[in-house]
Order: sequence, then C-alpha cells, then structure tokens
Amino acid sequence: MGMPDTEPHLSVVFPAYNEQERIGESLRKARTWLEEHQPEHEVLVVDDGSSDATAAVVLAEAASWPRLRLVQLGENRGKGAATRHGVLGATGTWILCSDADLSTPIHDVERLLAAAAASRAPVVIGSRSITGSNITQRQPLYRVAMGRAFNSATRLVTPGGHNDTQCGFKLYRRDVAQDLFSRLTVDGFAFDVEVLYLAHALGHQVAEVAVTWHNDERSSVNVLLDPARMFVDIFRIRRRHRGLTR
Ligand SMILES: Nc1nc2c(ncn2[C@@H]2O[C@H](COP(=O)(O)OP(=O)(O)O)[C@@H](O)[C@H]2O)c(=O)[nH]1
Ligand SMILES: [Mg+2]
Repeated sequence: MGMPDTEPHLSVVFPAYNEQERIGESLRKARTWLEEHQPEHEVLVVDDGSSDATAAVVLAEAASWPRLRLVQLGENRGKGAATRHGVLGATGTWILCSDADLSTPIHDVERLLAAAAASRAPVVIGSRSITGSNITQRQPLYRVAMGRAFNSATRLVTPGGHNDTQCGFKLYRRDVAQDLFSRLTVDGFAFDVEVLYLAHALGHQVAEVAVTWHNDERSSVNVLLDPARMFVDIFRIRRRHRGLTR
C-alpha cells in the first residue's frame, strides 16, 4: 500500500522536537479519529532534528499506517522551519498544523473546517481567548502572561487584531498555505505572526474559531530564551515584507 491515488482531503502536520514521550499517543489518538471521520487524510510528522527517539516512535506507528509519513530535518531548525517543511510537503486540500501534544483535541478540526466552509476563509486559526473556547487545563500563569504580552506586541506590528496568534492549532487551504509558507522567513516560534501578517498583506480572509485547550504541562518552550527571540523576530517581519501587496 502506498499513498492514496486521490488527493487527501485533510493533511495534518505535526512539528516535533524531542517528542518521544508524547508523539506516539498523539498519533494513535489522531489515527482513531481520522480513520472514522476523515478517511481521506494524510499525516506528516516533521522531526525537527530531535536527539531522542522521536523518529523511531513515528516509524513504529507508520509501519501499520501508510497514511503517516515522517519528514526528517538534519538539524534542529525551530518550530517555524519544521512546520514550513510539513506544509510545503502536504498534498491535502486542507492542512491542519497541530502541536505534537494535541493540547487541542484533533476533533476540533471539524469546527475549523465548518468555519472555513461558512466564511470561505482560507485561513482559520484556533483561539483560546474568544467566547466559546474551552480551557480544561490552563497554561501556567506566567505562560498566559507571556502570551498576552506577546499578542499585545504583535498588534503593534501586524494587522488583524487576533486574540491568540500562538495557538498551536491552525487550518489552511493548501494553495494559500503553500504560498504563505514559501514566503516565511522566521524559523522560530514567532512564525505564526509572520504567516498571519502575510495572509493579511496578501488579502486573505482569516477566521478565528474557539477551540478546546487541555494544556500539557510538559512544554518544550524555553521561557528565558524563546520570548526574547520571538520579540526580535516580530519586529523584523514588517521590514522584511515591506511593499508586499495583494
Ligand atoms: N521547543 C521547541 N519545539 C519545537 C521545535 N521544533 C518543533 N517544535 C514543536 O513545537 C510544538 C511546541 O509545543 P509545546 O512544546 O507543547 O509548547 P507549548 O504548548 O506552547 O508549551 C511541539 O509540537 C514541538 O515538538 C523546537 O525547535 N523547539
Ligand atoms: Mg503544549
């Protein structure tokens, strides 16, 4: 069995850096749901230069699941770079980008697909801070505060006024996703802001949908280094894409 002959309806991209403890369970949960509700799926795990057994765990799942593919980056490049590789390699009509810990359950993709169908927006972002979002396990307070500070800074440099740019659960129509991600310059965590900046600059509608968030406390974010890099990156975004119009 190889890949399906017809284009998958949904591609799911998981960027994964040292996820040996979490990716196996996430893949099994995703598989159970996808096989029932989105049979025309493909799943891409992008191993972001992990030094642990992430790749082996993924390959073990793929042995019985031909719709799962592993993409390996030779060295650690960052969540933005890993997500870009997944998106550019995806073949589905729609592409869901999700954190490897599935803090937002996979079935919430139905809400995003429904919003895309209703609004015709080619970009639909999960949000943890609008009415209807269901936070069953909050991020630690310092992370919530970090997220708010980051979103405020983001508003200064990018249009759109989104409440939650950093939620790790976003849906894109493939043609738009591949155009946006092929222009992406930020390799780190601030890549979401650049993608949204580009979407607005190119005139694409962006819809925001409330999602469930059950935070997995085993975060891989470095709270000292990552925010500093993210701030530097967001202030570069506008300069890099000056003059870009639809
Ligand atoms: N920390 C980190 N995460 C990465 C990197 N590349 C890809 N990722 C993935 O980005 C996602 C970050 O999610 P997570 O660690 O749960 O962060 P949090 O939920 O925001 O605390 C996971 O899927 C990681 O495996 C990287 O270079 N560093
Ligand atoms: Mg997480």
